[in-house]
Amino acid sequence: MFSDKTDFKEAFLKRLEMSYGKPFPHTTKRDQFHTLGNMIREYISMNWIHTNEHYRLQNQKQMYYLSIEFLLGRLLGQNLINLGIYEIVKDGLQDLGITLDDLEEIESDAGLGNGGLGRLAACFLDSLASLDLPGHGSGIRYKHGLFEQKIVEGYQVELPEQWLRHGHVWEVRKPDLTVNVPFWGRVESFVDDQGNLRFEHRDAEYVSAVPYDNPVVGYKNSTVNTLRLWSAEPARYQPHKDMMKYKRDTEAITEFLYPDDTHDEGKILRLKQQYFLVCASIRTIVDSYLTKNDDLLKLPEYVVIHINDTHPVLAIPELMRLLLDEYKMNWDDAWYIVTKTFCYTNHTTLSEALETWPVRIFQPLLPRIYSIVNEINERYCHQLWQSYPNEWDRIEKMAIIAHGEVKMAHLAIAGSFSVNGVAKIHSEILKKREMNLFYQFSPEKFNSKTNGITHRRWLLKANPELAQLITETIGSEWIRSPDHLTKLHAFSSDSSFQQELAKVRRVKKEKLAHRIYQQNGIVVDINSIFDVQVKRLHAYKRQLLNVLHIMYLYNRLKEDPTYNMLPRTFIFGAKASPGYYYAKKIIKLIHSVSKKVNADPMVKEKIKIIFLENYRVSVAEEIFPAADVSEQISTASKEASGTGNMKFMMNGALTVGTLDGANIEILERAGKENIFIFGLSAEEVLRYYSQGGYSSMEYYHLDERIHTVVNQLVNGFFSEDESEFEPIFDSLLVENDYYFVLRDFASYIDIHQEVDATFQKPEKWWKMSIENIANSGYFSSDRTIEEYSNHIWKINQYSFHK
Ligand code: 26Q
Repeated sequence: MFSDKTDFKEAFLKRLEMSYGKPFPHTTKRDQFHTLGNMIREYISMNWIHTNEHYRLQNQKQMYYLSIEFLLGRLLGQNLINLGIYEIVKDGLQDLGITLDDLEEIESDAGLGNGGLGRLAACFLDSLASLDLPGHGSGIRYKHGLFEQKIVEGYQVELPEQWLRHGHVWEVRKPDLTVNVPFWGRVESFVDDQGNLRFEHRDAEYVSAVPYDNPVVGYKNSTVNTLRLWSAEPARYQPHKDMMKYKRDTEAITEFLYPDDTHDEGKILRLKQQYFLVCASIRTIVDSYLTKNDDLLKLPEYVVIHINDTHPVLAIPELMRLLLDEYKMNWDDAWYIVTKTFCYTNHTTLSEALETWPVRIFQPLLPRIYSIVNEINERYCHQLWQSYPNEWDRIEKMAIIAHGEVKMAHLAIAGSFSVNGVAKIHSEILKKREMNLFYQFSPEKFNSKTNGITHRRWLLKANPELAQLITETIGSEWIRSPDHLTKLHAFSSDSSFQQELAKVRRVKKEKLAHRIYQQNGIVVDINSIFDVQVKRLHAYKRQLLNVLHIMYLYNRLKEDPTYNMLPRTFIFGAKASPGYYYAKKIIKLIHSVSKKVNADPMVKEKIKIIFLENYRVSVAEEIFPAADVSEQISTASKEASGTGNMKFMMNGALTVGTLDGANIEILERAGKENIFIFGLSAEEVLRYYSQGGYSSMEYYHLDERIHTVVNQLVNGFFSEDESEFEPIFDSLLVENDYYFVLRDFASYIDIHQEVDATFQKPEKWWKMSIENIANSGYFSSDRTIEEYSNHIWKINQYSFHK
């Protein structure tokens, strides 16, 4: 479309002026961003058509990744890099006096997710396309992504996020492919001509699902896959006694992304969202298959559907419904197809986060789906009975419907041929504990796939300075094969490489410091240790442990102003689910402590505490490259994997972490001398849970340091209102500290002293940092996706169309 800078400039200028009907000097940055975005989308379209044509003609097996979250962030920069035209565009714009960075800033983050699970889906799409694999996403086009966070007097306030306000340049609306999704109504049975019992869903209220296709551009390989996002609209011929209400209820389905977890509102709407997504997805997947094939029994040879956590699990009964009711198949054939088509990933062991739906909500909303789930349950329990006669207790625990609840994880396991955890320890915990009965019954389904992150966004794009240094040192193969990063081992003690790395870090710290100054009005010391914890706010992630440690350091400095510690800047970024009261208290605590500490002239050379408002993907891209220390301090056994830990590692930050999730594999890869491990092991934690023996009160009484900081939560030291942090105090002492914050406190202080001592020896520090980068290639999502493709999906790369 344009082969060089001159071509590009000419095309861009012409298009800009024609689109906005004004001369170039009068156009705004937004005009320029939209013009560029539209040009690039069209540029992408040629390969998009090509890729789709290829998939159609080759009739190649396709993978569909169903997910309630896709946390994409911004796309302009990444698309330009993957297309291989970043430099042309950057230089061309520069000639016109436009800075590409400024245009990138105009783009809103597509924040269609809460955290790790949604970002993982986005990283997977990037790897699939970059590896030439036929894998696509299917999700929801929420009008408002995860809320925008404002901090007002230390409290989190949520505003509706508005990513679509100026339109989304990358998407293509496809109204011709609308699918109608039925809700409510009733099920009627009848006997057909052949004497078979059949079912029909009558009096349903239909909602239209309209697809918006988004291109997913592979890295310099001309592959463009598709992320299809569905939006709810009133159906065209749907009669209704109250049209206004019908319209409102319909549009509400894709209005908001509901924040994570047990502490939330909007449960019923969420079930609507889930069925809406899977009904639309399954319909198009099957239709697309039938344009190329006629035998549905062969579907599993050509299609594999991945269920990202339990949220899209209704895809299993939905495919059954289609096969039984619309294609008139018998149950056994339909079940054969289904159980060879679906695979499922679990992302949590927190039992309170395992999804269940009350039958009283489920059945009226989705009557036909409910009757199918019921039948699946009966047959499954019957099968269990064959294997475990008279073991009522076991069968009750494994049932899909029990005690008036539908258990989504059980349905997922029963209907899938593969069940995986997201890190080694997590998969082991699933097999040994949470899903042990299912593992005993069908061990062949269980496997482990350690998460990964796309190094193209989290290193190449987020940290071009480091990427360039690496390329100058070991060549550029690492971009295609991140394993090549191991070549950096040879340079871990090389002083000139160490110094160059230190320079890069400095540049990134300066940039972050600049943002901090703009946003928080606080000047931070570039020479201080940037100690960072950015992730969803959750009790198990223990932001509290971090804060209590800062309080301890503050007390220590107040007692002894000569206390020898290196200056530190503690940086937090976190959103709390709006209904999660306790998490919000922690945010307030961070602010109360920072207010006091940052204002105290006695410690101002030593400690600064920064809370970065509205943490999201684009902010994350600035944070990871600027971090010296990565806080991965969850209660062991609770963090399924973590992926932020990998982003820090790849950028050379050193991990302070528990032996939890993927930290364990980071330790294995980086070597135990290159990571700071502290705290209880998962086994110890689980033993305490099962056998008791922990008393937080003892630690409170026996350790003066703990005593002081815990008292400071309620004695007005950090807050005028003494009751403000009572819930935190109570969680620690009255509720016996479920997450072992006080138990791990001493060990956490010690490890941070080691961090301090190590930072005082730059040669050692930078060597450790380089060893981390050198070993981070394993955590590229390319490796993860290769494992999924080879062992679960059985999909193949293609190279035909290039
Ligand atoms: C709960 C109930 C009903 C509906 C939805 C939910 C819900 C929604 C989102 C529950 C959990 C989530 C998000 C979970 C998540 O982000 N998990 C993280 O997944 C990462 C990728 O595998 C892991 O690295 C993290 O360890 C895990 O916490």
